[in-house]
Amino acid sequence: MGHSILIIDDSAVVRQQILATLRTAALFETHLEAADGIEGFKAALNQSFDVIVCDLEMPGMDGFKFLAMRNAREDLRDVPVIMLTGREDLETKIRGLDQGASDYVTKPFDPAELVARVRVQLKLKTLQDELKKSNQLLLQLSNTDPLTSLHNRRFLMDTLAKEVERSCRTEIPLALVMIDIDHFKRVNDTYGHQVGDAVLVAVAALLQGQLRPYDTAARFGGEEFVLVLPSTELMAAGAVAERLRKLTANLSFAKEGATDLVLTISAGVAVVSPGSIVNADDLIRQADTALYRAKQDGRNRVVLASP
Ligand code: GH3
Ligand code: MG
Ligand code: MG
Ligand code: MG
Repeated sequence: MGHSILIIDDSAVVRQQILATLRTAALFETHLEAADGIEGFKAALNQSFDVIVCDLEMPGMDGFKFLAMRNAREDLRDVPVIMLTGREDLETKIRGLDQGASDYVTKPFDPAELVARVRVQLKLKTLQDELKKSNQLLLQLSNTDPLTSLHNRRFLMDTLAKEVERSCRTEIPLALVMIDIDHFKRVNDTYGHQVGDAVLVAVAALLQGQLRPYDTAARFGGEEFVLVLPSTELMAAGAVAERLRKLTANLSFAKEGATDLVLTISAGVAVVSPGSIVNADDLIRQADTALYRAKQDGRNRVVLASP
C-alpha cells in the first residue's frame, strides 16, 4: 500500500522541491500541501498521513503551534512529523524534538538526506501500525470466547464492574441474567461433542441477536451465559429472559443431525436497584441463586431474584 504524505510550508517553492525530491525516490503515493499550520492541521484531521514534513517558521500558525495542536489529538500523535528548520539553531531543534517532532531537516535541505530521513520515519510508522494492529487483535482475542465469539468471562467481569458502579452512582437500574442450558450433558452424550459445540454456538448467536447495542452477552463458563442489561428493571429483564427461553425451545438442530433435540434453558435474573449497595459478585450470586431455584423447580423457566 502506498504511503501518503503531508507537506506544510509557507513557501510554494520549498513544497515543490520537497515533493520533487520525495517523488524521485518513490516515497509516497498520495500527498497534500498546506501553506501554514492551521491548514496543515485541518488536512491532518481530514485524512490520515504516514508522515508529515512541517516547516518551523510560517506566518499564522507556525511549526511549534502545529506540534502542540497535534499533540492534543490522540489520533494524530502517532503520525511522525519531520520539522524543517531554517537555521542551524540547536536550541530550536531540541525544542522541536521535545515537543514531539520525530526528526528535523535543516533548510536548504540536501535531497539525499531528506529522502533518508523520510524513509526512516515511514519504516517506523509501518512497524508501529503493524504493532498496533496486532495489539488490537490480541486484546480482542483475550476478551473473546473462541467457540462462540461472544465476550468471555474476563471481559464480562470488567464490564460488569463498571456497569454496577455506574448504576449505583446514577441510580439507574442494571439487570443481570444468568442462563444455563438444561441437561446439556445429555446433548453431548446423545449427539456427541461436536453437536454440543454447535448448540453452544447457536444459543450464543440467539442471545447476541436479541440484545440492544449497549447490552453485553458473555459466555460465563461451559454452557452458562450471562447478559448484562443496563437501564433495565427486574420485570423487564425477566421478560427478556422469558423471550429468550421461548426462542431457545424453538431452535432446530436438524441440520446438525439432531432432529429430535429440543433444547431448553433456565435463567436467573437479578438487578441493582436504586439505593441498593451491591458489587458485581453480589449481583452474580443473586442471579445464580435464582438460577438454582429455576433448576430445582423443574428447569425450562425463568426465576427472578427476590428484591
Ligand atoms: P443442568 O440442567 O443441571 O444444568 O444439567 P447440565 O447437564 O446442563 O449441567 P452439567 O454441569 O452437569 O453439565 C454441563 C456440561 O457441559 C458438561 C460439559 O462437558 C459440557 N460442556 C462444557 N463446555 C463445553 C463445550 O465447550 N463444548 C461442549 N460440547 N460441551 C461442553
Ligand atoms: Mg517558512
Ligand atoms: Mg451449568
Ligand atoms: Mg446446564
